[in-house]
Amino acid sequence: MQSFEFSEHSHRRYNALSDEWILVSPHRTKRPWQGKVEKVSDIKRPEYDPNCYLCPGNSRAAGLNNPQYSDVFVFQNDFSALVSDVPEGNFVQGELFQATSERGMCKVICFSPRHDLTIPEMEVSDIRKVIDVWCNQYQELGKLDYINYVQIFENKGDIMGCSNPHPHGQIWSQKSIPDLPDKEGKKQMDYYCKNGRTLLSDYLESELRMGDRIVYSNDYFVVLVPFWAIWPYETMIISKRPVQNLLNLSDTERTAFAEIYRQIAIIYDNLFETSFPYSAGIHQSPTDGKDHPEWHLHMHFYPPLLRSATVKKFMVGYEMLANPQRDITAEQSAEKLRGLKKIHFSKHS
Ligand code: H2U
Ligand code: ZN
Repeated sequence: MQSFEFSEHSHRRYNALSDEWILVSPHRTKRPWQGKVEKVSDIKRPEYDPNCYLCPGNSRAAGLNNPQYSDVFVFQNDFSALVSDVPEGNFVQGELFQATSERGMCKVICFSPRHDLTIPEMEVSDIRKVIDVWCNQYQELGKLDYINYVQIFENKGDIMGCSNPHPHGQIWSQKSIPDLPDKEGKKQMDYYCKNGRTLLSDYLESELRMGDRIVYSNDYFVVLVPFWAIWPYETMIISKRPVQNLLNLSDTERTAFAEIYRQIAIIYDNLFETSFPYSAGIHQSPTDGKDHPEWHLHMHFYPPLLRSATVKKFMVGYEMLANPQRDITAEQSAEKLRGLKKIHFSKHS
């Protein structure tokens, strides 16, 4: 019997950050593929769209008007999933029925007044303004007595359910710590108590030593395909320094964050020469007033595309009923992403 190889043999990998397992089946990449591989040409958008509810000066669905903003613009979501004026309440009936009221606040953040841009097409200095607004929002929302957790995210592309191509993200903040960051928090806490270092500092140090899952790095951040990645081209930006949240970043680190966010988005667009869809978001310490030395700031990118601009991975069948599964290994994905030009494909001559 040959020895076990990641690139040849089916195996399970452990997600040390979220305490979950995934199944990797590299031998399946050899199976025939008879589906279509289509190229899509992304439609060129105007700089200003009079019908866009996010463009400067336009009116939104609920009747409010956007100001003539010139860089980043944040507003309270007109259709917020979480609102502040909810009465305290619990519903408990035996062991099997539990509910509790939840307060919160949701915001929308326009990354640029330009309707036609996306993060990879923006200047680093303009993305830096987005980072600054994230920092301010994290701080302001976090100060509210009923907000203990702030989730910053971006949905990009219609297949991710994004409702409008105008570059924007969202911020949902709430009283409870939602499941995924809560699980990560607990794993990081266990690790920190045992080792006195953050889980992601040690993880990053090992990844940098091994090198085969690293996609790109600058002086302050690294982007890599995590060992336990589920989505074919899933990545994570991790800060080199173990900072708990955005507010601990120095001025230089904020700019470096903007640079690496743009860079991974360029690499993604270059992969299938399309405006690459994903959901991405920041995980950082809760805003519950406690110190969280165990928390290490990072940003996840979950892109659904598998083979081309139109062929996506489906999380169905075994994934829905058992656990996530992938064919191409994290190392193979990283190698592909690493090899892509760092200039946006539309600018290649
Ligand atoms: P996406 O990031 O998924 O595209 O969502 C955009 C958000 O914008 C969505 O949560 C809000 C929706 O409620 N929205 C407004 O707040 N005002 C509008 O006029 C339309 C959309
Ligand atoms: Zn617009």
